[in-house]
Amino acid sequence: MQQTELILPGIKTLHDFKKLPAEKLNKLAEEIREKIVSTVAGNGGHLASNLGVVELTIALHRVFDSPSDKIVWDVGHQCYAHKMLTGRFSSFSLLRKKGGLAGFPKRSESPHDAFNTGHASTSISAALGLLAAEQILGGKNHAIAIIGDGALTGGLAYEALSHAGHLKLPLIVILNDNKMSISANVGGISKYLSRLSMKVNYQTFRRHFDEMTKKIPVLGGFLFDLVQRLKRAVKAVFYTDNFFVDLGFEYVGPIRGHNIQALINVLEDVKKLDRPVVVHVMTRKGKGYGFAEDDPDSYHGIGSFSIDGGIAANGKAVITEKKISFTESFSKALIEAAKRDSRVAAVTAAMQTGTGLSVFAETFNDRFFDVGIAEEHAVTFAAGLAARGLKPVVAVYSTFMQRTVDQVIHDAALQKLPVVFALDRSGFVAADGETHQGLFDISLFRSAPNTAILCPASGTELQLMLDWALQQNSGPAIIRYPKAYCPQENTAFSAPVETGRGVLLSKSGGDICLFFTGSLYREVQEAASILKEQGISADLYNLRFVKPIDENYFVSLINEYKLAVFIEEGIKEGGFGEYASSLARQYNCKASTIILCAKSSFFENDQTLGTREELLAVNGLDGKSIAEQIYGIKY
Ligand SMILES: Cc1ncc(C[n+]2csc(CCOP(=O)(O)OP(=O)(O)O)c2C)c(N)n1
Repeated sequence: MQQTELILPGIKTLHDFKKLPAEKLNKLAEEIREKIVSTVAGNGGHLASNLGVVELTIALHRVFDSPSDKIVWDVGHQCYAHKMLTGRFSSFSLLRKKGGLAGFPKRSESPHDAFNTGHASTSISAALGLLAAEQILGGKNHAIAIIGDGALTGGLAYEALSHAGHLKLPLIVILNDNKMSISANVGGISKYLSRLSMKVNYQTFRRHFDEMTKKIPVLGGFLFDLVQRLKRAVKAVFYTDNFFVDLGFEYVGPIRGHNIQALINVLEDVKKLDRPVVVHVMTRKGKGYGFAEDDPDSYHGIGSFSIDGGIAANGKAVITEKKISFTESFSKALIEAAKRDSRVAAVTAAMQTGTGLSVFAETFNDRFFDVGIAEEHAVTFAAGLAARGLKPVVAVYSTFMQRTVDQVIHDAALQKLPVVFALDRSGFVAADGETHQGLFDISLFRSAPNTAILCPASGTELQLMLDWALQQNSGPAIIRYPKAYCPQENTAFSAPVETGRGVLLSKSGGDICLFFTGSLYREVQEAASILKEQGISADLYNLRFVKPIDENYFVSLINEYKLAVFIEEGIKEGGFGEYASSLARQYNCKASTIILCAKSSFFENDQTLGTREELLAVNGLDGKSIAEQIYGIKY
């Protein structure tokens, strides 16, 4: 049998797609799905969310004219079909690879990516800004925000909805409702959307009814007008509880999200509106790939997997190697702490699985809180728990913690409330690109008074630090660790935690000491052995604390060396190295100092993709680069 020709490789530009006959669109959707599955199976990436919006993406690009019309994808983890249709199919195989395509929209990658995204709940604000500018500049182009029901749990989305209702500009907000955040969506808004989606047949009925009444001879026009008037009255009944209408939006939906023609019809209609509108679209996360449909949580963001066997086929390798990640170490340590002390509670902002809280949630359900994608709320809520005597632990990725600076300072630190922050994915984050790097937390939070920052080098050390943090009563404590496997234990990691002090791992009598943040233990170890081969002995000092620092102790330690190298997995500005160098100057230490750290600027496109090892190397923080940088120094 002759194989039918593939459509997707022929789409070199958006124009090629626009010319495609309508009857080919369903086949195109199938091909896009296959390409998404095969690429993510090889490269890792966001699977379930992308599979859910294939038809919606096709409909959007049929109706609107990107890049003149601005399409803004919230979070941006569902932009794969969009990338393929806008001229990036041929480079799609390099998705998330060094030198390849980003997994999120990037303005520098294509004019069709109207706004960079990666963190949730920003799309409505950004699209509204784009539209307001368009109006001021006298243009007539559209702006469309596509936001998931999960991202709609974030407060920024409501600030934007409120403002859009006030401005009355014809902003189009597509609510992509699949009832899932990464895990099942939570909260009152989620329940509210479920109630709205019960009315899934109502819109279809309305459309048919309008058309039928118009067709009735003689009476039709009169009847249609009457019905329109009635409908306005009826609408009040149907929509009194519609939050979006009350805010000043038209509301269309809920619409089934996998019927391309139906989506096109609705989008053509809303395109003509002169006021803001919410189009509520129901989609299925993971659509078209059985494993992902059945378990969208596990197939949200994943590493490589077998197309036929799914992720289960990969899991075994990890178990036989007996590696344990920092996330798993945290998970175990927290459960032990919660067993000992009934005041220990855990808080997550929609990242239960990623931050390792699933077992905690099952075991201590009454002390577990998933607040939705609402990091600011998570912090202040936890501060409330602490103010009443509980011991809350907020587990959050470093990059998403960036939005909580004020809550940490104003609600936790200022009141000396003992909230513990378990900052996962601190430092370099593989493959997700520049929006997901955890390189700012030291700088952002070092300036907050009463706040401790600790960096474990191993699983044991993480557990000791968590126990230490839970005993504190004078302010927040941040424990930051990378997305990586823990190194082999070293007896020094089990030394009791002494506030403000680290641990010397080796004492050679040499002139150099490498003072490092825990996550770089492997790298400094390798650097030390390379230097040793060249006849240079360097001691290793595991800082443990970035803050507070026992300054007298630290200065006396620096004074034992001729060269102090401060090595941290974070940026220079406001970082530990800057502080330690100025301390050394202040105390007239004889030792020369240098700082090795992440490049301060957002690094170039292709340099944020790739593995953790590649990112370390690009930033001069792999063992070999560290040794090379020290080798040439005169002190
Ligand atoms: C501020 C922030 N917190 C957490 C995340 C991690 N995250 C990525 S996608 C996602 C769920 C988004 O759910 P939804 O908006 O419904 O989109 P879906 O994946 O269901 O398509 C979360 C929590 C993020 N990107 N940004």
